[in-house]
Amino acid sequence: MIVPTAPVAPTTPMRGPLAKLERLVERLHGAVGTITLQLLRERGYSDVRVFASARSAGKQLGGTTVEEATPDALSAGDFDLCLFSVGTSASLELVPHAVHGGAVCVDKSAAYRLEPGIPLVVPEVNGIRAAEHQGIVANPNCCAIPLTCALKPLHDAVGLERIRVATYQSVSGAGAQAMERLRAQTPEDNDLRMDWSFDGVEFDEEEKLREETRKILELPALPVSATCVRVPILVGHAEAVWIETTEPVSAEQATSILGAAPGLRLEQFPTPGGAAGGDDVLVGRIRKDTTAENGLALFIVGDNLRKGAALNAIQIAELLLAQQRVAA
Ligand code: 2RA
Repeated sequence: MIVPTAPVAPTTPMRGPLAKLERLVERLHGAVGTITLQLLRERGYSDVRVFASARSAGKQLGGTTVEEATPDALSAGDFDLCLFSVGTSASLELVPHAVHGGAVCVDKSAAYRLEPGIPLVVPEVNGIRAAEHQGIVANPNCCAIPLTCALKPLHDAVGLERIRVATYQSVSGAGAQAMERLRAQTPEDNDLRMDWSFDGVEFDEEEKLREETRKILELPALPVSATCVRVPILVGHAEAVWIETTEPVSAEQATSILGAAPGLRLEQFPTPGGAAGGDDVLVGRIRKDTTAENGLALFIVGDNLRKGAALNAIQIAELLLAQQRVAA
């Protein structure tokens, strides 16, 4: 339930389902924070306050003066809803202050995603869970979001037995500085990277993809095997997915199921270039995997900064407000 804690008249009229909210706060961090601000503007939210570290405080960002994110500022009770995009350790430090001040926080870091009792939400997949929050709703990993958008309708129709996934993740997933490095390098410098922390067996990105997919789909024992790599592309995460289903499903049936699912758009050959800048998760290359009983293969691509992060978080916020409206 979102209840304005310090009603202030919006400075200019807002439109859309967040119009009742008096305050939004976004603490910026690199590429995702910038996209969040852009999407909020596009969707008509004009009364937005932007917070960052002391280093960035006072700077102008899109006509807004950046404020310093201090515990006092966040806990003062001025905010209905906070969107955090600050990384795990800063989220662990700052989010509780905003919750204490009465805000509902949508957190894009990994800090709370697997915490029992904290909803991990993709609105098209398990939006109903958002209402169970105790002040925090977690936004999933940028590959788990598009993957679960594609898996959920298949699970509902024919059941899931096993998932294998290989990702091709763009450098924007590593932040704005990584994008600058790619822009500055020559094609000869381009290479795959694996720039996540490694435990000797797998990268934490692969663990996140497995565990978050299980939590979102509420299938805690689902076998999920992931291999993640980063490719020299600016925006757009692609995933090759091999699925084993409980019931047999033809490529034509799977295409029809996926084509009717929310948030997905069928494309014969989805690419990061085709997904970048858009809201849909693109799904294509849908075909039988003849190496497995009831095997299905497909290829999905999403804009990791939008649906993979900023857009999903805003959709969660809009869902929270819609749920409040239904209850009112
Ligand atoms: C990545 N999952 O692409 C991250 C985005 N934060 O590495």
